[in-house]
This record gives sequence, structure tokens and C-alpha cells, in this order.
Amino acid sequence: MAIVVLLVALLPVCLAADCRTQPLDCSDVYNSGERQSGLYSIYPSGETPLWVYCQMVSEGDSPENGGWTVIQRRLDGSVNFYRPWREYKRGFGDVQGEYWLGLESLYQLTRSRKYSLRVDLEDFEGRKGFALYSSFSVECECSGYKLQVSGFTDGGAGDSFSPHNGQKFSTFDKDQDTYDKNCAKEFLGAFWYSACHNTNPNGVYLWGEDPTHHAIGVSWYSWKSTHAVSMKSITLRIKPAG
Ligand SMILES: [Ca+2]
Repeated sequence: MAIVVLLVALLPVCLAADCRTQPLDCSDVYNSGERQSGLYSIYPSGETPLWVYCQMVSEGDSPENGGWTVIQRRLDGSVNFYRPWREYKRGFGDVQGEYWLGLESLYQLTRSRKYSLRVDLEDFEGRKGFALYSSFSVECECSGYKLQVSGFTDGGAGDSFSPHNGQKFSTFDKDQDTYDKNCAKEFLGAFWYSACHNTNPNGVYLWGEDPTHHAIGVSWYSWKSTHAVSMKSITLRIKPAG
């Protein structure tokens, strides 16, 4: 009996996932009372801190407020996004500017909670649009960091992400697409390419419309009906669903 009592005493007070003391993502930071968008540490893997940009408040649209974790951002072409697998796996860039959070962190986050995804776009004429997805997750590296995305809501930009549902992630040095060539090399990016893309968020930062090299820019086809127009900015951010 004494042993049983001792074992019970040694158990954590709470076994539920929400007993964590460190924030898993920006929604935890938000729920702790922070309302200022900016840089915060989160703990997707439970131990190692990761700096990210937390977008606490959206422009005017109150239902969208509440601690978004930015997982990808392009703003000004200051960071090179044509990088190998190991970089896309661990993440790169400047969390105050352009960056990619990292596939392993995306896997760790989305295996812990159910997330929604929002993609915000702005062109060089100042026009804005977005796309919202009620479900977003990334499978393990053992599955090629396969993408699961669904539940589209149109924010004026149309749906260029759902066509990539079910695809594995590809970089120029790891071809997991469904094309007989290498999509990452063809279109100078890294993405959940099929054969090949409806959007190229990690493509070449072009300064607006440039049809010189087909579909290498940061395009979102359903908004512009062409791959020749590259975005001024694109942000991918996630928040626990519901
Ligand atoms: Ca291929």
C-alpha cells in the first residue's frame, strides 16, 4: 500500500496537455494576457524554445483576433528562400521579417492541436485578399511532411492551397512531387508541390509582374489568374481551430 501511495504522489498533478507551463504556440501567449504583436518564444517540441512572430490582432476583423502563430512570411525579398531540405526542416530567416518556421515544428504543433490556417496576400498595387482554411496539419517526416488542408473560406483571393492537399513537401534536393521533373528546381521554390503548383509562396521574390521565367514568383493563381504576378507580401499563420 505504501508503494501505491508513493507512486500516486509522484504522478504529475495534471496529465492533460493544457497543464503545460510553457506556451505551445501564440494562442497560449495570447491567453496569458499578451495583446502586443511581436516576437515571442514558443515550445513546439516541448523543450527547446523557438522564436516566432505572434500576430495578436488582425485588422478590424475581430473574430480573427487571438494569437496567430506566423509560420511563413514574405515582405521585401530580403531572405533567400531557395534552400535545401535541411533548412526547410529546421526553419530559417528573420522572425522580425521574412522567415519559414520549419517543417518539424509544423509537425510538432499540428500533432498536438487542431489548427486553422489563414493566408494573407497583398499585391504591389496595395490590394489585399486572404484565404482561410478550417483545418491544417503537417504529417511526420516519415510521411514526407505531407500536407492536410481543408475547409476553405474565401477572403477574396480564391483557393490556391487546397489543390496541394495530400502532397509531400519538396525542395530542390528532395523531390517528392508528382511531376516527372523536379518542381522545386523548375519553379525555384520549395513547397507541397504536385505537378507543380497553384501557389508558390516560397518562390522567387519578384517586384510585381514579371513573365520572363514562367511561374517562379510568389504567385497565387486563383487571385490573379496568372502566375506572372508576384505578391508584395504573403503571410501564412495558424491558430487552434474553433
Ligand atoms: Ca518529380
